Amino acid sequence: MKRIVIGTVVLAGVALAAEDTPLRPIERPLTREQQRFLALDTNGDRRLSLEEFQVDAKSPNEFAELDTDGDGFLSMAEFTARPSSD
Ligand SMILES: [Ca+2]
Ligand SMILES: [Ca+2]
Repeated sequence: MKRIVIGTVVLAGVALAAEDTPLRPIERPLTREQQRFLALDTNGDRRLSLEEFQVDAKSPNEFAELDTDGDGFLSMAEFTARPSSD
């Protein structure tokens, strides 16, 4: 009986390990917006200042709209959250 229980536990562990595989983060190619973000981030701090943002001929108003947490910088999430109408 004890052996059966151990066997079940081992099988459960194997099943969990197998299930875990597809859940691992897969490195995906960057989206166009993410590439744009990285290109604009000239000092490489992974956020866009207004100055960096305006290199792409964007207006300060647009910057303010995208800066949803109001910290004066655009994170990649903020930058890529905008409607992709253009
Ligand atoms: Ca930057
Ligand atoms: Ca922000």
